[in-house]
Amino acid sequence: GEDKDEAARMELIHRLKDLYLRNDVVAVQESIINHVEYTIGRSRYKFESFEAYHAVAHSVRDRLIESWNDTEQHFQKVNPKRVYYLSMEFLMGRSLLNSLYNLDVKNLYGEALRQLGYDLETLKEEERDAALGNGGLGRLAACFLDSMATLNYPAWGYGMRYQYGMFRQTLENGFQHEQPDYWLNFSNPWEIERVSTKYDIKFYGHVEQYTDSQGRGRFTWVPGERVEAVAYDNPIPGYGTGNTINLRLWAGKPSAEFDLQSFNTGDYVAAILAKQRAETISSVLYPDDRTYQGKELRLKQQHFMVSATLQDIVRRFKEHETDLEKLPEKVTLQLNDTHPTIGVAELMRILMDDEGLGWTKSWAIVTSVFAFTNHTVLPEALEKWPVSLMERLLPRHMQIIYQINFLYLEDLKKRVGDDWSRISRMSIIEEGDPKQVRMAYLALVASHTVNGVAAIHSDLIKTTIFKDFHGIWPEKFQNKTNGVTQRRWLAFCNPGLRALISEVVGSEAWITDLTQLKQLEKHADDAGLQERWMAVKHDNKKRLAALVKKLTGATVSTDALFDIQVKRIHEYKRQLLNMLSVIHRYERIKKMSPEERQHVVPRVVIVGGKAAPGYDMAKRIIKLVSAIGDVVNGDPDVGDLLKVFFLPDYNVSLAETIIPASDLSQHISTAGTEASGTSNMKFAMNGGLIIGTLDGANVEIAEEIGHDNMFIFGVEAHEVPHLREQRREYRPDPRFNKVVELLRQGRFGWTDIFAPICEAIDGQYGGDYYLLANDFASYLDAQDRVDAAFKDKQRWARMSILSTAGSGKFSSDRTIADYARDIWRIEPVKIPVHRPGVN
Ligand code: B1H
Repeated sequence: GEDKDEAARMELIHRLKDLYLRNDVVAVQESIINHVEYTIGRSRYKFESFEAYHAVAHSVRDRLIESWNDTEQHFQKVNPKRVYYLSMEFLMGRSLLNSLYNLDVKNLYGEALRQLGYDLETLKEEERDAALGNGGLGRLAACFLDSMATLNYPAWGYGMRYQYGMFRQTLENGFQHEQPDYWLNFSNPWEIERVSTKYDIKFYGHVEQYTDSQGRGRFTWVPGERVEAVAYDNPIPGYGTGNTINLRLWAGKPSAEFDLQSFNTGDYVAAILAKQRAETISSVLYPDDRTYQGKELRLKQQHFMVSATLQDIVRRFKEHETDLEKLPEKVTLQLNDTHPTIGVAELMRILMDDEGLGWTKSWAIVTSVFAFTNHTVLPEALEKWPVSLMERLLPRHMQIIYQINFLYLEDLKKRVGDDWSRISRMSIIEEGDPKQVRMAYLALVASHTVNGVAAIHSDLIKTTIFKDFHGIWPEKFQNKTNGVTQRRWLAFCNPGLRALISEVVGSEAWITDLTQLKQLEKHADDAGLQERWMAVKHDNKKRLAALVKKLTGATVSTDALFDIQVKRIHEYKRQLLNMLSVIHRYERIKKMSPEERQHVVPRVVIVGGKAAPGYDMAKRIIKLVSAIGDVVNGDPDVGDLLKVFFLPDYNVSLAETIIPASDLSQHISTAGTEASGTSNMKFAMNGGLIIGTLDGANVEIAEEIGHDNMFIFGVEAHEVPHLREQRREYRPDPRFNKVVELLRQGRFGWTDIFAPICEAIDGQYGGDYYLLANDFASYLDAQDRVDAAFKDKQRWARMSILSTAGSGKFSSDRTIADYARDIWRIEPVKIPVHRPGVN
């Protein structure tokens, strides 16, 4: 009878709905109107842009759910080896346009809305950015998801559903202020809450030992606090494929398993309130990009994320298999920096304490599933957690880490003998006050592979921070040069250039095979193309000029050279070097005769980026940009020849307008400090020229597009250690001393604010760690080459076309295919059924 009932049930459902949502204008309009009325609860006859956006988003969400379900159903059937990308950050930005394009319904929705009296371009601005990341590391994770979906890999992202993302930056009197980013205020249509996918996460307490039924000694962790992790799924559609993968984010909820003890003590209300604290665990993203703070809540977040994730992965594995030793055949885990590294100990705990495996088997499994990506060589960013904190918060994990370290050091002794200084240098535990756990070393010991994010960076980690490890396990080390998705960062954000490129290369194939851009090369000297190419750029500059007007109130000339530096504010990125050269340029213009001024290339200098709230020097640098702008922009001697702006609240959505509009962008970190950089790739793709040092991915960009088509300057990474030692003796270029002196003497006011800046770059007294003085002259020289090139419109256009032509390597599709082949060893699984209209 049961089979018959089931057949009848299926038959009924099939009669109710046997088709995908239809791809015609009327169906889309019906869907939107229904969501206005039944989801948003407004009258279908009267709704504003904001409600229209939400209704459209819900309508698109319906389609995402269809393809998400199809994809998961197929993955369940095939049961392939899957990759899980573990990251504390996913900097997704907006979803509406990306989803419409990837589902191939952008024009359909545009037309449906037009007939209803709404403009998609206007509606899309209603969406809040999902800013669940600090910068490049988080945005890389987002680009990777897009590529994994597009290339049909069986992949999931796992992370945190922060209630407050990256803070909103405002400028008051030129100083940064941080405002909370409560992005979930009006509900988030891009997520699906999975109320029944939840796990118990433990903290604090103690470890007990017992003997199990087979007489083996076992450990169990008796927690002092439990929190529930609830899953929120964010569908990630691929482009030109039916596959839609998943980004699963965890939110903290009070544990359902009520701790009766506290409820019986009489204070019922206090007990409820105490439970509510569970939600704080996923409440806020730490905005301290590259400075490790050692905050207890941060370690709690890390454990919370990986514990829920690993429980979820083991559960899914066990739906198909019983033998956990086969886990590495079905699962590969990528650690996005050390932030999820406590997962190494958590998986050991799950395998031994929950699943009853012994140490040796568990360790064999753990060391076959983890791989680790390093994103920085800056020592202040290397995560270390006090042993005392870890013992208190995660007592069982601390035991396991001690045991991992003991066995690892035993093995090390066999290899290096009694080289005690090397052994103590390489220990996972750093002896000292306080005693600390070195998370990068734990990740290295437990991972089968470690990779850097650009060729120069992957070489550097072998000779600097991980030198000792490279000496012993050279085969663990790989390079995977970063990439960005050309869908969001070229095709969708720059429709003008998309059309022109496609016309010239004869197809849109480059949208899924970026190497096709190479074909532009042979047209770089075509005067007709050059003119149309620069016309597209000019259009994009107009859009940016409108944004500058909106954000700062200023009008800028779109004939000026747009010179842009947008990225987190950090001393190593040298926004200061940029500002010193701006001061130099300003002084030079001031001294010119009216005749001479005729020959100056007008520039609009734009700087944007957030400073970590506790990073004093970075905040002073923001003030400096504003202060220079205040003087320069109001100076009638200078007029349109130089304008300087700090654009507040740089984020993914702003970047989508800024990047297509740049003539020149700056990537000028001290050689050897920027692991890769990814905006450099985006600017180059969009035909923006680069002024930069031979650092990070700049090195490979120069190889691809040609050194002659970039403005390269400065000392090289191999010279830096020596120059750094010699900086007390270094005699800077007189122009350097001059501009610092002007700053010190109050040429731009605020002497008390800028004094510490001047001190920090004074090598005589041991400052200038990032070698601004050493690079200043060659930077000014490179800037002069920029001006000369810009004056020759054809030459500039040629360089711009060649920048795009040479950026084929920097697609995250290439990066992901390389990870899949060399590290994850996984194959694509394309779903066989597609909705009509999708290939
Ligand atoms: C990068 C970080 C980072 N490197 C700690 N390191 C963080 C470190 O919140 N934290 O604790 C957050 C971020 N981010 C960047 O990664 C590199 O500086 C870039 O050069 C690189 O392009 C990017 C992606 O690989």
